[in-house]
Amino acid sequence: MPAPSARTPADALDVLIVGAGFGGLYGLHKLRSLGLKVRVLEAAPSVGGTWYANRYPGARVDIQSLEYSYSFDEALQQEWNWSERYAAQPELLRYANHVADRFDLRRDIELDTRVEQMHFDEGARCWHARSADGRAWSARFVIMAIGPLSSPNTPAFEGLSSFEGRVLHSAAWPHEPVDFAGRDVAVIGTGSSAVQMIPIIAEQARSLTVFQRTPAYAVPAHNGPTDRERERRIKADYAGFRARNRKMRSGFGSELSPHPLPAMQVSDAVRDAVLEERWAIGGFSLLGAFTDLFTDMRANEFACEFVRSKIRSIVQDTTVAAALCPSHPIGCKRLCVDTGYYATYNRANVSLVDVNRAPIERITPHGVLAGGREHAADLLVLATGFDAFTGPLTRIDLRGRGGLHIRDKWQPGPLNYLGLAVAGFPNLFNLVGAGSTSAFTSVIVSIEHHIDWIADCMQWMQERGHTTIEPTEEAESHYVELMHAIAQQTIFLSCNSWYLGANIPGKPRLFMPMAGGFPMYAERCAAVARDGYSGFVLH
Ligand code: N01
Repeated sequence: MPAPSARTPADALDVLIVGAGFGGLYGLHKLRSLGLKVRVLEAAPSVGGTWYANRYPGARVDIQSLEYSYSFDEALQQEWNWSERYAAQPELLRYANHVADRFDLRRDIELDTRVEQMHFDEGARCWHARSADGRAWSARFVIMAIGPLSSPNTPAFEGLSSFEGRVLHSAAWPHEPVDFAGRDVAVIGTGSSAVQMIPIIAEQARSLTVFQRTPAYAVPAHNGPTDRERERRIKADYAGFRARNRKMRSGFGSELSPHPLPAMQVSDAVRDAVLEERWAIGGFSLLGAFTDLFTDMRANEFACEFVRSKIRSIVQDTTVAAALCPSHPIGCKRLCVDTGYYATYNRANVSLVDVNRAPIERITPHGVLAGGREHAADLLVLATGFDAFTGPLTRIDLRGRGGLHIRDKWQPGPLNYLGLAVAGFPNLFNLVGAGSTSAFTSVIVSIEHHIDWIADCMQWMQERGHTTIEPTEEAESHYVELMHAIAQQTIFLSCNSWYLGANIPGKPRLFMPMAGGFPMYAERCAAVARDGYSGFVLH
């Protein structure tokens, strides 16, 4: 462990981790195994992070569970048996709890502890944290493991507080069951959360009105019980399977290869056959069908039109089908993986309001006024997403060198180096945030990568007697320029996505994740380490 400075408080932790989701749990396990004094602070009363907070009906993972799971411990990955191809939220939460128990993590986790303040002390070269209830900690290193999607976005709808029914947000769902029977429900939003909950709510509610601003591309999950033969095959060489996945741009999906030719170079018949095959497989496999879907708008348009034709074949009312057909490039916003989403619009109790034609004017005591018509509701669900990447950090009083607030530092956008560190914020690492490829990978692949990189870095510093590490502003701006140059070669800048901050009024429009693919990103991080942490200043 890096040497403490003479002024570091004697009771300072080696590492303070904020968040006990999948990132915080693995961080604690890994760094504690190196002999470090580590503490995890978690705002919620439970471990599990995203899978504790996002418990709306139908919440489940959109990457197959055999791939959306930890790889760091062979016994863990062998003994855990997922019940379904795509695990639902309760099973994912059980898994997080199992990991916490299996690795004896709870003794170093403080639940119900929301960090409100985190200040860097330049003299002592350590961080001081304070929780909402006034408790304090000091630590030489901090890892922010609070996730890129943990700051719910509640749009400022006029009249929201006058609503006499119940208002729920997809990302802050109550823990007791919500009874939709006999209710008139309004759902605002049609992203992944809405696409998962809408079919289930529709089956129970008296009426369901969906308010759509941008139609979603949704591909069937074809969820079902785990294929035990596939599981046996994977588990026979789980390490090899994980290694092959890490060679994929997305960190998962190595069982399927893209067609050997780009979509632009094959006939219509071949293209349709390949896309049809991927539709039958389900999930993200559609976006891996051809190598040029993310880089060539014309190729992408073939896949868009393929999904639009599916929508038109499923949805009986042609006006509704037309309204559900997206016009932006597929994959530009995160693809939704669904179970019965489009077919839900064939139900007599479901209606769709296109807010581009009928803008939401205000929420009334008894519903939603849009386009001059009041749509009755006694339960209003905001499936309106997150202030992604920056929101989780900027809502904390997080100050680095010279009292610089992260909000001011990131006023032009989330400057960072390798997605892991920020100039002016020494010894602070950010997990799966802006600048990382996490949004395009199975996030656990990114989490394990980041934590292993951070752990190696801390050991390297210890061997050389360094106390602090911080990126230079030059390295940071080169990295951000590289991110933008890569994004410009893709379709990602051509729609309004949370990757761009476009869902939050007033947020700078800037592409925040690294779109270069996981192998390229991991190699870049490895090269920086091999070069003695080039781009960082060490003291
Ligand atoms: O949020 P979203 P989400 N008026 O931002 C609309 C992950 N996730 O919670 O598209 C009207 O995607 C907004 O419209 P627009 C996954 O990475 C994974 O659904 O901005 N509408 C959009 O339709 C996902 O991408 C799973 O024009 C407004 C919706 O609200 C990410 O989390 C499940 C509005 C928000 O969609 C976020 O998903 C769930 C306004 N003022 C989530 N403001 C899995 O499957 C926003 N909207 C694992």
